[in-house]
Amino acid sequence: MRGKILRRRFLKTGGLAVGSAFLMSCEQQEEEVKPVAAGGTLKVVNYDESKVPSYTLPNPLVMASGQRVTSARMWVEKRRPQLLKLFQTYEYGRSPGRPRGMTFHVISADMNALGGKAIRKQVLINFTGKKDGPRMTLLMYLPKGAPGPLPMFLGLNFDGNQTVAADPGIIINPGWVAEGWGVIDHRATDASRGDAACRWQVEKILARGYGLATAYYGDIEPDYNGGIHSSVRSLYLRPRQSEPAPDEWGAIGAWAWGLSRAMDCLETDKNVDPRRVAVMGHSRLGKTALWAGAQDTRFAMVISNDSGEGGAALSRRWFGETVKSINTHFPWWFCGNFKKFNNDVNALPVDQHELIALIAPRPVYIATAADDLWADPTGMFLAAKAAAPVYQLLGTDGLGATKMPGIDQPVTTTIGFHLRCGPHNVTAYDWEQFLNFADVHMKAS
Ligand code: GTR
Repeated sequence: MRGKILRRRFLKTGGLAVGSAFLMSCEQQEEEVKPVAAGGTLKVVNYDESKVPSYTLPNPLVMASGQRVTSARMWVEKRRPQLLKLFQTYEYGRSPGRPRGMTFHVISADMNALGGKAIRKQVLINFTGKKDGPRMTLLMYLPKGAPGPLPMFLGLNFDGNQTVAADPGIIINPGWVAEGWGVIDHRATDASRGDAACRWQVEKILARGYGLATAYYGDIEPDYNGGIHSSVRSLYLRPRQSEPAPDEWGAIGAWAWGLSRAMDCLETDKNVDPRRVAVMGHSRLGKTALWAGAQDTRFAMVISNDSGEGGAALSRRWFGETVKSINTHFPWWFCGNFKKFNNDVNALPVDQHELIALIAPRPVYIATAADDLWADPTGMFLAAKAAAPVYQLLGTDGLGATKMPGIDQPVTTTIGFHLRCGPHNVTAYDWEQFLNFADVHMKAS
C-alpha cells in the first residue's frame, strides 16, 4: 500500500507547493517544514527559478586526480569505471552479478494474442533455480508476422503484468501489490486488468514493429520500507546481517538488477535481437532504467521518463525534490551512504549528468513533463546537456539543443529529450517519441 499512497501523496503535495517562493538558503530550507493536508509534513520545496543557488558540477571528463580525460580510450578504461564505482559507493550501492542456477521456463505461449496481432509469452524467471526461490514473471509481446529477430522495449511495471493490457491471457500477479484499482487486501483481482494500459501502449508498440517485455517490480522487491525482507536483496545478506552495508544496493539497485536478469532471459529467445533492447522506465523506475543502463552495457538504449531526483535531474540544483527529501521519504531506494549528503549535496562526488554519461555512446532519451515540477524538468535538461561532452568525445552528436526545448518539441540526437505538456505520467505522446527515437537509433540491426 505504502508505495502507491506515497507516490500519489507526493505528487499532490509537490503540486500544492508550486508557486511558493521562499527567500531562504538551502540550509534554512532543510529546517523548514510545512504541514500538508494528508497529515504529514513536507520539507519546503523551491519552485522559483530565481532562487536556485549557484552550484558547480563535477566535470565528467576530469579524473578524481585532476587529470583531464582526452580520449575515448581513456574514458572507457579509466574514467568510466571510476565514475561507476562512485555511483555504486555513494548513491545506488553495489549489486551482485548474475546468480548461479537461474532458470527460465515458458509457462504460457499464445500465437494469436490481442486478436491475432501478437505472440504473447510468459516466462518464469527463477532467480536461484530453487523450488521455493524468488521469481519474476516476464510478459512478452511480439508483433505477429514481423521479421525477426526483433528490437524490444523492456520495462518494469508498478502493479502487475495484468495491468499492462486488458488481455485475459495475462497471468494475474499472485504476490503483494500496492492498493489501487482492482486490488483487494494487496492482492490483484481481474478488475485490475488493463489498468495501466494507457501507460504501455502495447498495440502502438507492436504496430511499429517492436516487441515489449515487462515484469512487475514487486517480484524483485516490494516498494515499502522493510520490503527488503521479501526482496532478492535478502538472498545476499550474510549471516547475522539484517540490512545491506552502507555501500550495498538499495531497492533501485535491486530493480535494476532484475532488469539485467530479464535481459539474461531475452538473450535466450530466438525471436529477440539482444543487441536492440531498449530499457525503459517511469519515475522511480525511470531512475532504475538509467542505473540499469549505466551498469549493463547490453542495453542498447535507455529511456527515462519523468525520473527526477536520483534519476536524470541534477542533485545540486535546488528545485523540486531534494536528496534529503527522497532519502527521508524513501530510505530504502538508495544505499546508506547516500544519506550522508542530505545536508550537503555539493559534497556528493558525482551528479546525475555523470549517470547519463555512463550510458554513452549508447542513445539515451530523457522525457520530462511541463507540470511535473517536483521532478525538475529543467534540471533534467541541464543534466543531459552536461553529459553531452562525453557523448561527443565518444564520436556521437551529443545533444542537439543548447537551450531547453519548447513544449512538445522533441530532440532526437543521441541524447534525446522532450518536454511534454501536462503532468507526471507516461502517455501515448511519450510512447510516440520513444518509438520515433528508437526508429532513428535502433531500427537497423
Ligand atoms: C515521488 C518521488 C519521486 C518519483 C515518484 C514516483 O513521490 O518523490 O522521486 O520517483 O514518486 O516514482 O512516482
